[in-house]
Amino acid sequence: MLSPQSLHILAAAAVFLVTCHAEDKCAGTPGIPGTPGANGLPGRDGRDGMRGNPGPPGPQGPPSGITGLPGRDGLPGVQGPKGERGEKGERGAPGPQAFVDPELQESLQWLKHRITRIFSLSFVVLALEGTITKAGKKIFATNGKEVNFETMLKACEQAGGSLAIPMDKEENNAILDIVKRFNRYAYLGIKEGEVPGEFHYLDGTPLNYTNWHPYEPNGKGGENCVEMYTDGGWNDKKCNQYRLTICEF
Ligand code: MAN
Ligand code: CA
Repeated sequence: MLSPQSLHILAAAAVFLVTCHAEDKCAGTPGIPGTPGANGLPGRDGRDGMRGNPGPPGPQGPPSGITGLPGRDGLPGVQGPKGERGEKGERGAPGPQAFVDPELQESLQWLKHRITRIFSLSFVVLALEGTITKAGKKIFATNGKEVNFETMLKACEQAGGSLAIPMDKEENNAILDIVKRFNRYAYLGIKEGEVPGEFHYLDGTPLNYTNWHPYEPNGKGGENCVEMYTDGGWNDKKCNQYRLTICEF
């Protein structure tokens, strides 16, 4: 099939055959108009147009400036009020049961009996010796030494006791047993107060039992201590004498 361009060429040749032999003798009916020619090259750019109006403002941009490093911690605040009491905790685990071992229990029991027996025997020996006597819950004992009142006080304290004080007839007799056994007078835990002739216990409380020897006390403030004679009677006496030490426990 012939292309449109070939048809244009044939049409032009036919017109040429019919009319191109001689100008005057070729005048006939007008030929068919040719097809439009191809587009020409683009023309040159025109001149710049007029400057347009400014556009509307754009959306807000990000905050300006770079974010700094975090600041240092501030000073501690004031202590808050005490909180409410918490709930009671669970019961703790049972503690170590050191003496649950039956063999150990038996050994301890045996040891306890032995110690008790040794103490009892020691007491019997000392009692037979006359160095220990008993009155109610009190035990009186001597070390056989004769010293002044102050030294005797310290000796009894050192031994964990205190100077013997007869609080009744039974106790007076218990002390007397030792005095007679050693055949030595003994100081008692009694002293004269501010008022001459008024005697009291070492803690300052007044006497509630006395066994003064006839005509005693007679020192009138000049004999501030008290000794027990070998008959159990009491005599007010100077405190610087050497007397048998008897303590109570
Ligand atoms: C001495 C002292 C006195 C006591 C009289 C008793 O003088 O022991 O304390 O009162 O003897 O005769
Ligand atoms: Ca006297």
